[in-house]
Amino acid sequence: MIGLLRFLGLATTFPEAQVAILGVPLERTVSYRGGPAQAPTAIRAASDSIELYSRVFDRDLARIGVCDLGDVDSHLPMEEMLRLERGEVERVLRAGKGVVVLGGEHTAALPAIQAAAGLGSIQVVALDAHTDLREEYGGERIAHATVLRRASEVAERLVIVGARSFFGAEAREPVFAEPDRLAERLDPGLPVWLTLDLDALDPALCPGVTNPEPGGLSYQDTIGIFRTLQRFRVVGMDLVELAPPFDPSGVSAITAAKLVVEAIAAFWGDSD
Ligand SMILES: [Mn+2]
Repeated sequence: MIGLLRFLGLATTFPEAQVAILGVPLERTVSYRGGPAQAPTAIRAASDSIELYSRVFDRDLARIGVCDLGDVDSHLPMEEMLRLERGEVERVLRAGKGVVVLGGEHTAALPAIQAAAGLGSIQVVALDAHTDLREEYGGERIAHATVLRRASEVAERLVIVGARSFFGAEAREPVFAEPDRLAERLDPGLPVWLTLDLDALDPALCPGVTNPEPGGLSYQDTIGIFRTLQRFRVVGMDLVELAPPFDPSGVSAITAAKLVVEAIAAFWGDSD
């Protein structure tokens, strides 16, 4: 592994780590504009500018121990990529470690959520501008626009924050919450999986996404959601839909990398 690009440049080994990063450069069912296959590499490169200490959560990622497992091979058929991802996420969770999946399109969240749900009941918190609740998309049941429907079928509970683009009567479904009402919608006894579609954030601050939607969460809103989720047991998260070709300043990739750092500090760091 010497000389390979790693998240935060960390060479922590799997046994030493409390948290493992897995890249899933999946890009097969995108509908508008492409690029998420490049996201794991862009996020790792952007992480080079970010310090390991979180001032917000007063925790140091050097002490938490974060290892980078590399990427699932993007040349494989989609089904094979998803199968390998699920096995790898399950391996990390069974070892009692936190896991962060770097997508990829939002479809990459599903095998990870399935892996977590396969080990015990979970609830899913989704940050997403879109509902991703379609039954099918382009004739497919597994796609970026169906991922939260499929997640809802394996999770005890699904709460979506940041949605502002609705298909048909979806807005009446009882799954949407404002950031400040998230905690009351969750079961305090159930582990949480967080799926973070970067388009949940305002495209004014995070423009490099596949399907930008005006409005949305601020950076501070998102940190506030992490603070809320600190009161629950978060077992894993994914961060998806970064599109580096539409991120000319690179600030979206840096935002993605910084959010991963803050999330790790919030969910998996022990207080010093
Ligand atoms: Mn999405």
